[in-house]
Amino acid sequence: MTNQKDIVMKTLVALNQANLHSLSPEISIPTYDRSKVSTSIVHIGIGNFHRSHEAYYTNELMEKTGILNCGICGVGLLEHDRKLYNILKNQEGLYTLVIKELDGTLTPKVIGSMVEYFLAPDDPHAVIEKIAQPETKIVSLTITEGGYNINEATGNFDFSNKLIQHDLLHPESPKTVFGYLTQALKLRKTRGLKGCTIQSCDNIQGNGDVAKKTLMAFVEKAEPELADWIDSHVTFPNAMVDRITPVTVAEDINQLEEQFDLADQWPVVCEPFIQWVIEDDFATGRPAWEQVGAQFVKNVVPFENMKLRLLNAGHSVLGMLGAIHGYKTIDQAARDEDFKTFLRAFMDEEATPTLGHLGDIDLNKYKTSLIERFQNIYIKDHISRICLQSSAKIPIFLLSTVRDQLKQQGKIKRAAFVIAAWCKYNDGTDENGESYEIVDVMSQELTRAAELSHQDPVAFLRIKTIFGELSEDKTFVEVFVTALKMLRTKKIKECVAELNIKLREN
Ligand code: CS2
Repeated sequence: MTNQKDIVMKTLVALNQANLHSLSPEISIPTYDRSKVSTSIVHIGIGNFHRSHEAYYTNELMEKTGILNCGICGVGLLEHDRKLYNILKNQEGLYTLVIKELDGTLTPKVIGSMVEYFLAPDDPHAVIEKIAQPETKIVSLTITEGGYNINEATGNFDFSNKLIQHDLLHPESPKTVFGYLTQALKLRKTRGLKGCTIQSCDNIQGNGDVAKKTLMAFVEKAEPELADWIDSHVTFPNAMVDRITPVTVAEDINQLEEQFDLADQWPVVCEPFIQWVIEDDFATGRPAWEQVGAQFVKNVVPFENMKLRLLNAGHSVLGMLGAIHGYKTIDQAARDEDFKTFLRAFMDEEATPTLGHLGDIDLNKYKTSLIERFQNIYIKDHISRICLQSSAKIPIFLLSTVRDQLKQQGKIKRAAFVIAAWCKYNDGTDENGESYEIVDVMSQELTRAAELSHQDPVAFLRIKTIFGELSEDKTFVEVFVTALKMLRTKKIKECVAELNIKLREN
């Protein structure tokens, strides 16, 4: 029981600039003078991942070099970002990154690299102006896989999206990243300014290329005369980004209060592992992130493939199987022997053959370390986070592997089983009868297709915007249908255990 005396004696320190030196000495604080930081990066999408990754690297860099011209201006694009925006404003851009070591030790570090913040819906013009400032050299993005607005069936930009239509009609008050970038780049051009770099930090194959392709599609419609200028003044480097960063829960806030007497309204927790591999293609210079561990390479494709098809796909495997079984976190699913065996075999036999030449990367070591990372019991990465917006993730993480394996007549049974599990997942209830919410822009279509698939198993694959031509691939359809039938008649653990034996034999 909590002692009344303890409650009275505990004084929490609120996180803000003035209090930095009153924090417990176990918490590291920025060693540079934040009042001297100037911004050259505008980041759109200020969620947890940006705060555990790019903002962290940038904080490390400023601490190491004392060069302070690479501060970040964070932009919340959506009304949904208001809560975080208000908290950041209150805390003067400061937040605690709590690195959870593999043995459970917490390493809290206050990050100071974000020194300005905007909530776009409050003042769209201010955001456009900020991006158009001569000092802004990089606009980085974490807008999620779905944020690039691609129709998977056609591979093209989706102009039917209502927000895109709004941005075409009301260029001065955009709602999407495409509208903002177009207006800001137009101002840069009109003012005779230099270009800038648009740097995607999302989990998408060729994320820079995709950012360029989608922005150009929008520009061609909205401001066709701007296209050539962008082509010659703006670069879009591809990058692989990595750090498992779960959703912040009340317990994380409480833990900081209890263990460190720190009141932070929205800390970020993450694993110790971090990686950023970037193509060195920056229009007007960049921070020397290599000084703090980022890798600059000519060709990032092998790194992206490896990460998306092993880590992210691995998450989807554990997420879908785990959700159906009733597990709540990834570590629970990753510690389940049946699921673990299944995952490793999926990685070795289905994903690895599609990865091509990976230079001197030790793939075995990478896969083993992934499984260890997934098993980190302190991270508590919720399966609900992994499964949300699967309609945008599965095509990138899993269907790409299926397509490549089909081309080379490789194995696809485990991937197809996970896709069938995704169909079952959309029933909305786990095997214990507990229901969960399907958080997905396509939730209605997914739920409906899952319902129909009880009578007609192929119904799920007919969602063209997800499966495209795969719904007509005989081999894939057959394997999927067999898997779905199995899933509808047996418990998931039974199916997985059976497949682990059956598939090992051939
Ligand atoms: C996850 C990623 O969203 C997902 O499904 O796989 O967020 C993953 O945790 C990160 O890419 C890790 O770098």
